[in-house]
This record gives sequence, structure tokens and C-alpha cells, in this order.
Amino acid sequence: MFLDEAIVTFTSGTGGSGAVSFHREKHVPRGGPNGADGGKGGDVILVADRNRRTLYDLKLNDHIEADSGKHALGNKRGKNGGDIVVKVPVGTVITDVILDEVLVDLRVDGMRYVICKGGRGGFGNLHYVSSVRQVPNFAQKGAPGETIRAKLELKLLADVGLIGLPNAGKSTLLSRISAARPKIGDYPFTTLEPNLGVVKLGDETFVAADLPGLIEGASEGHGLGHRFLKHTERTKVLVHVVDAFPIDDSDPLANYGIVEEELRLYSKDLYDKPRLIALNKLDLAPPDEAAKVERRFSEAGQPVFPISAVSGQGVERLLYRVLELVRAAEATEPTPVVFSPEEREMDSSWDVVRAEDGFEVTGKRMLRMVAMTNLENRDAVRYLHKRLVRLGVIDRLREMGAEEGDTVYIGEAVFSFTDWS
Ligand SMILES: Nc1nc2c(ncn2[C@@H]2O[C@H](COP(=O)(O)OP(=O)(O)O)[C@@H](O)[C@H]2O)c(=O)[nH]1
Ligand SMILES: [Mg+2]
Repeated sequence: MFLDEAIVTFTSGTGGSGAVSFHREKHVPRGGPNGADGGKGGDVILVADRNRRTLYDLKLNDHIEADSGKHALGNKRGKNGGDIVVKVPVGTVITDVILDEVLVDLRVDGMRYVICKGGRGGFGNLHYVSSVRQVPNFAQKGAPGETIRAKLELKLLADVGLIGLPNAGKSTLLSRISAARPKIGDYPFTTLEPNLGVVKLGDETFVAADLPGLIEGASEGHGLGHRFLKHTERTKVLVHVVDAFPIDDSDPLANYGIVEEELRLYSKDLYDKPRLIALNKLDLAPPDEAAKVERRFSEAGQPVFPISAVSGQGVERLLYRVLELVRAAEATEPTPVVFSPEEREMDSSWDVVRAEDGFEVTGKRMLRMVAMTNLENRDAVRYLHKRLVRLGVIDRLREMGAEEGDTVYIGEAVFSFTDWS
């Protein structure tokens, strides 16, 4: 199976800090607080793009970081940091490496996923005005961004499936039109995974697969059964390859009928796909013989493309028609699901544990609250302290035996315990 892989670290932007500011007007000696909020940090957004075919760029650039939000200036709100949009091939599956959890399968062109949300901007001092605090002299720092180490895996699924009896020339055709190198003349049961190849046509590409084992009896479980059905999930067009001059002198039109009937029994879904007939091995007989076979198919009402997978004759014409059908089918696909920046719920649980030389407060929300506090500002620290009291953290510390002056760690910050309450 065609597979490409990259491991990338994505980081969204930190929010900008809110401002501490007061109205300044002529004749108004001491105006009210008007400090604005900081800008939001940029998101990192992954988008499936059908014109991308590999993850090569991401292997070269495995750290991707969005801009931070700007700090507020006085009463001017900080600008938001720009989002970063990373285009990946359709069919890229994203896994969180640390959680070992699949986050999303970007399987439709245009599908978006916000992998890292930018941090919120910090509040300006205007936000902290209350009946008891009319002149807040502190603001909030922006929230930190997120970092996710992700594995990106490209799992190609076929846009076009090549079907036909064994020996019809499916593998030969696939190796002619793509870089795939399936075994030619291979025993039909040996390949469990279909061979996939990227077909380039001008500036456009599509993925073709040689679907082995779709033979008489497959629908009754004699062939590869349903194992390869998942590979055909995205298949939009089928090319039915028919040997025009079978070595056993069987009738090509009858052979065609056998496979079509088999397909009908095997998968209604596949059977209903648009279909082209590639009448193959035209190099084996004089042109008038070939024309005869072609005419019989036409009379049966089937669109036939005479080709030779070996010489390449007629193949390009076939491919352009295939591309047209693929694009037409894509145009009728439902509009891609757009993932809204899902509010990942922040875990609000916390705990106090004993540290070697004091105590440590743990919990994602606590750490974020402290990270957003300007610890050089006494009023901001006092505000933080009040919130810690309200959440019960100070009580818990006291219960655990914390005394005035003991060391308390919260994230990167170090406090000395004060029981103001
Ligand atoms: N002369 C001729 N032989 C072909 C052509 N296409 C395939 N073959 C031969 O037919 C045999 C079966 O081909 P293969 O691609 O393995 O068929 P598959 O079973 O449908 O995958 C091989 O010996 C090929 O070389 C063609 O266009 N002309
Ligand atoms: Mg084959």
C-alpha cells in the first residue's frame, strides 16, 4: 500500500497581554481604567488539498508555529496572531503521538481541522473593574498556545479501480500509467492489498488501483472477499479491462459479462459507479480484427476505449476521459465537513501534593491561571490569591500543614505560602 509518513510538532500562538491603562484627557486629572485586551494567538489548521500528493514538505519542516497575539497598547486591543494553514494530501490521517490517539482522518478535499488553538488574549484592566475595585492596577497575560506532536500518515485510497478477469492486463496498465510496479502475470490470489499508483496527467493527478481477485466466485467468498472493499471507498470510476484476444479463445464480450455480473453480486455500490471499458491487447491482432471486437462492444451499448497496455496505444485518450469522470464525480460530492475549532474542554481538576521542600499544586487549569498572571504586579498576585482561596486551594494547603513562608510550586512559578484569608 502506498504510504507516506511525517512527524511534526505544531504550536499555536500565545495570546497577547492585556494592558493597564487609564483615560487621559485635558482637565480630567485621573480618568477611569480603559486598558484593552491582548490579541488572540494564531491557530494551526490542517486542510486536505487534492493537489498535494506527498508529505515531503513536512518532513523538511517538522516544527510549525503560528504567530502570537500582540499585546494591547493602552486602550487599543492587541492584534490577533495570524493562523497557519498547512495543506496536506487528501487521505492524511493525523495521530497525537503522545496520546497515541487518532485525531482526524482528512479524507475529503477541503476538510479542515484545527489541531492547535491559539491562546486567548489576556484581559485589560478595564475587565477587572468592580464595585469594590474601581481602579484595578493590573491586567492579565495571554493564555499560552498548545503544542501537539502529531504523526501524519498518508493513506491513499483509489479514485479509480481497474477491474477485469485475471490476465486481462490490469497490472500492465497500472505500471504503464503510474510509478506503481505490480507484478505482471501474477497469480491472482497472491496480492491481498491492491496496488496503488498516482497517475499524473498534465497538472492533474488521480490515484488508480489494480483491484486483484475480483473474479468469478469472489462474491461467494472464493476470491479476496470483502477485504479490499475498504480500498474502494473513495473509488469514483471503474475501468473494466478486457482482453480482446484471449489465449483460450473465449469470447471477450462474454468475459466482460461474467465480471459485470460478478461485480453486481459482490457490491451494489461498486456496480453503480461510472464505468469505462478498456479493450486491451490490440497489438496482438491486425487492426480490422480489433475493429470487429470493438464494434461488438459498441453495439452492446458500451463505451469502449481500444488500447494496448504494452505499446501505450490509446492509453492517453482513455486517461483523459477517466479524469473527466473523476472530476465530475467529485463535483457532486457533498461539501466537505468543516471542523469548527472544537472547544476542547479544559480539565479543571487539581490537586496538592507534597514536594521535596514544600508543596506543589497540579492541574491544567491551575497552571494556566498562574501562567496568565503577571507575577510582578502585587494586585494581580492578590487577585490570583483570591481565586485560589475561592477554589479551595489555600484551604487544602493549610490542611496539609502549609505554614507561612513555606514554598508552593504552581507550574513554573514559586510562591511562599501566605494565609491572607
Ligand atoms: N500483447 C499484449 N500483452 C499484454 C498487454 N497487456 C497485458 N499483457 C500481457 O498479459 C499478461 C497478463 O497481464 P497482467 O497485467 O498481469 O494482467 P492482470 O492479471 O489483469 O493484472 C501478461 O503476460 C502481460 O504481459 C497488451 O496490451 N498487449
Ligand atoms: Mg495483476
